[in-house]
Amino acid sequence: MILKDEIITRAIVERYTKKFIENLNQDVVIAGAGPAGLTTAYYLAKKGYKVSIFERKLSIGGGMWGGGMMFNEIVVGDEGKKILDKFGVEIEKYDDGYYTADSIEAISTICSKTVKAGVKIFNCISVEDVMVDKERVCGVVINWSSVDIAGLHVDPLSIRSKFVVDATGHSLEVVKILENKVDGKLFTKTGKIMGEKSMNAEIGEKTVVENTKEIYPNVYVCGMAANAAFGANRMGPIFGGMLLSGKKLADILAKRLGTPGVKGMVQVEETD
Ligand code: 48F
Repeated sequence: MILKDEIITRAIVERYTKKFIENLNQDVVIAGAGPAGLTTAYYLAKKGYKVSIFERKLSIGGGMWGGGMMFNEIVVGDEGKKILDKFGVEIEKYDDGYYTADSIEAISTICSKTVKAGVKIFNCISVEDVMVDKERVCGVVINWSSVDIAGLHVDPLSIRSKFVVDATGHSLEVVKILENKVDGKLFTKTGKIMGEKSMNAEIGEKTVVENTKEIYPNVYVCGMAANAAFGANRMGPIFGGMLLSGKKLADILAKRLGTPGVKGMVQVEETD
């Protein structure tokens, strides 16, 4: 058989275009494929919802690859361990309530299981804005990350979704863009971004789950973005909170979306 370059090119362009078109209208779009965004997507897809993630970088996995200061091991507590067990990641007990996992195994397994669950991940694409209709967000505005890096003036494209998740980590990028446009109307105490506080693993791990919630109509934050938004501590290379935040958000959004595939089931969130 003779390999034809033209067929290889056509196969890639056609298949990518098909995948992209099939994902123009989503239940949930997530910005950022770190551990929190991936876990949110995984649990939502397992429940039958249509979810995609846009990730700025070539590689997905965010800050988990590097463990702590590039010592590529991560730590989780008892509750985080249950989620790593669910993903099938090898875990070793270090002390009571402390478990370690190889960060490469952990994040590559989470990525693989998330994709296998049906989540479409589009890498090399950044979320640069949101779509708004009657003071509710209804999708994201995206562009190739390379456009931004090269400083090119190229207009973006848009993706509709019932809910948008900012899982961009410390930089809280989607909410930062939103903050500039909604004039003090975020669901924080001040109506504005509260900002991340210094490192405290004990507090940070708890608050990251508490702060996983809606920050503007139809926009949610999870993972480190949640603490950056609502003014809580960072926690360093302990990752249980990221996983628990993702799982909590999947439960919240599933409640609001109702039965997968049924139109018009978006519920009003109950306040806690
Ligand atoms: O930073 P990241 O891993 O966020 P996370 O899931 O986890 C935080 C931990 O890694 C660590 C920590 C744990 O204790 O504190 O920092 O909350 O993943 C965020 C991902 O979002 C991508 C970014 O490249 C990274 O992979 N990202 C950032 N901005 C954008 C984006 C954007 N505008 N559009 C698309 N992706």
